[in-house]
Amino acid sequence: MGLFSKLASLLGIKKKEANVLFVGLDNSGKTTIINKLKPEDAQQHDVVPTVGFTVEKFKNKSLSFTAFDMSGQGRYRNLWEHYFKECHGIVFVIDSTDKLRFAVAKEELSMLLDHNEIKRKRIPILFFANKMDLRDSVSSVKLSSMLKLEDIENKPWHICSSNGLTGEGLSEGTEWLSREMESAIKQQN
Ligand SMILES: Nc1nc2c(ncn2[C@@H]2O[C@H](COP(=O)(O)OP(=O)(O)OP(=O)(O)O)[C@@H](O)[C@H]2O)c(=O)[nH]1
Ligand SMILES: [Mg+2]
Repeated sequence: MGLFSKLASLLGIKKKEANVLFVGLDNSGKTTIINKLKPEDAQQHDVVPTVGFTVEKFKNKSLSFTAFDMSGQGRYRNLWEHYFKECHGIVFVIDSTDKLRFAVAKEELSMLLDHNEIKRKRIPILFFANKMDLRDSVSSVKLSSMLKLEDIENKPWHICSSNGLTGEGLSEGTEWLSREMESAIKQQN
């Protein structure tokens, strides 16, 4: 441990660690969003479809994030549940132009909410209505009613429109999630 970290932890200001699971259908923009959340010099120029999952670490003012970037392709979706147990927050990304697959996204969300590891936890869920820049995108209010988010019980949730390419909307979402996770982590300690 470096001198600063030692001092910081003595003073009780060590950054809290938070595991965040990024889920959603393939092509919704999870990897693009995570890439944009990283410091500029660590960002990749080309984002390719995720195989299985990848792990990324980055920090903001109050939290050290470990982001589990899950592939949304059908054959890998069964991997999501292995990370439910250890996550402090979930980011569910939806391509807000992919109207044909809103029903599939809703089904995946229901399975997630019904899972044993999630059901009993008061875990915050952030929804990104992504690709807001595209002409045929659906508003976050409309998407929220189509996915019936108001029916979510016992969990704080928030939805915002986002643009993974420019970063628009990302800080509103991640600030909300950080606040929720921080207060949940504090209550556990
Ligand atoms: N126009 C637009 N394109 C976006 C946006 N976010 C992501 N994309 C594009 O959408 C495509 C898919 O993005 P990814 O980040 O690979 O999607 P993913 O959810 O990680 O996909 P999987 O890894 O296959 O699950 C890429 O071509 C991105 O450039 C956005 O906000 N607007
Ligand atoms: Mg990906």
